[in-house]
Amino acid sequence: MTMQWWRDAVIYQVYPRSFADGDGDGVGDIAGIRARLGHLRDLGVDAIWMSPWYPSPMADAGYDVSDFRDIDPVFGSLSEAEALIAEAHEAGIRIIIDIVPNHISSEHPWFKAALAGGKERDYFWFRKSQNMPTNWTGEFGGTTWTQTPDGDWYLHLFTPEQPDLNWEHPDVRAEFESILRFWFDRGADGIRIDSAALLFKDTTLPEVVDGEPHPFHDLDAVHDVYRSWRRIAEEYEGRALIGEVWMPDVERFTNYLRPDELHAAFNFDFLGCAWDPYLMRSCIDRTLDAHARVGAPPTWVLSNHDVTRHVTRYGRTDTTFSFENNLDGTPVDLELGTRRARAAALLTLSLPGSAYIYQGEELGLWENENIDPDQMQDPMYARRGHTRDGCRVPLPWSGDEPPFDFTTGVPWLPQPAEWKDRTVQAQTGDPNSMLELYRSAIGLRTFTDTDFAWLDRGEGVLAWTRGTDFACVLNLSDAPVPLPEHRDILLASSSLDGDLLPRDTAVWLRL
Ligand code: TEU
Repeated sequence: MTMQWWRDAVIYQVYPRSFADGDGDGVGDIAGIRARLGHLRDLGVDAIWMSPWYPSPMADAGYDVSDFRDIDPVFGSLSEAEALIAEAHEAGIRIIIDIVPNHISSEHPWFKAALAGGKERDYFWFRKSQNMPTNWTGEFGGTTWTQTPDGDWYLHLFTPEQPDLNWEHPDVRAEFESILRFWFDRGADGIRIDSAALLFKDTTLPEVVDGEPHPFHDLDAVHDVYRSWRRIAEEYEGRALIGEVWMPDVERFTNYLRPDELHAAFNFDFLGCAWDPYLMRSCIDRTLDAHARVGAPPTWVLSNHDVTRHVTRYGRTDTTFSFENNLDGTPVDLELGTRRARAAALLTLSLPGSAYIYQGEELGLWENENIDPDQMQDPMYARRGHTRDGCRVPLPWSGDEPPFDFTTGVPWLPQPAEWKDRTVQAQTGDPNSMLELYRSAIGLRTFTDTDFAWLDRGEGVLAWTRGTDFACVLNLSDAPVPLPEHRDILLASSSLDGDLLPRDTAVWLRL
């Protein structure tokens, strides 16, 4: 792999709370990850992205950071993190860490000093005002302002425990540049930038008005920050900046990927895309065109820790399609969802660019939509009636019942008993399992540098070639279709019917 390893990498998202627990407290940790690194090596991934592991009061599962230069005791210690980085590197796996620049924890020393009236007050958005300074709605619903005992208001686009930083202030910029260096010096191969399109706010604090420039989303000033981060990354070798850029407008999205800004950004198009040949094809075309224009690698994401797992999304049998989960008993056909998720794996792993795997997707896990409201942890639930907990449930490793060797204690969120067939142990060596499909597909992914071209295989079929001798064919129509002639089948997501490709099935072919 070249030094620009991120251009075609398979990147696995580790959600530390739920990967593996080494100390029996029911919450995953670095010891657990180190003990299970073999799973990631066997899967064949190029890199792992660690969701936040820093000291945090966990008001938003660690996306409320109180110290960017240490590790929360629930996950371990800084020296364990360094040991993990070294062990991953020995196993040929790169490490991407998660940086959250839009806000910090209300328990961060800066915010405490700000509340006490120190100069740090200018690092945040405090306003004196009789009423709430604006009527903005936060990313989790509800207001973005909280009043302090002295009567001033402070801004938080997420929970009140996540005060927004004032990126106009040079100390804020300097602090994050130093944090980047801190982790690059410790061997981090990349940075995932949380909520990368937020950061700056219109200092006049106007209301949100349709058709007017948005007061806190995608302000131009943010690009200057990423240009300076890019210069820092380039002082080191092979370090990638990867943005979490939620942006419906493709032009604005690709601005983040200009040659002197971020190396890559998550493409979330598939998260909101129904299982439909026309929608999926236009999502692929749009992505490939946009990235080609700016020379950045496309990325493909089917799931992450914020959205309903795609086995469940693809298994919903009603007509609505959303990445938010339904707690109202919308019917889900898990067999259908699993079949489609298998086909989707062959799709994303054979398109140009890099593919992201959210932990558990390689096991075919579905959303746990049966978590008791008393057990829910996501702060979004109270504000919007939607919870992200169902996709954050601890992984099943082995055994016949929960906790499936995730922990020796009680998992922080409940695992479905039906996951006994989806443990790593149950799937290993079973040629029909999701896990072996992912292992085979990642192992066969040798065509990554080759050209992409659409292949016409008729209505409802998505097919493409990579170079001269590889093709992927995905049948999204409602009837079987003939396979191309003169080819070898490398991999199929479901069993084939002679020379026919059944519906909701994908194949990889050697031409
Ligand atoms: O998410 C950014 C974000 O914009 C979310 O509001 C997203 O739209 C929502 O979760 C979709 O359901 C990032 C993190 O990925 C998320 O886990 C954090 O809660 C959030 O930032 C705040 O740091």
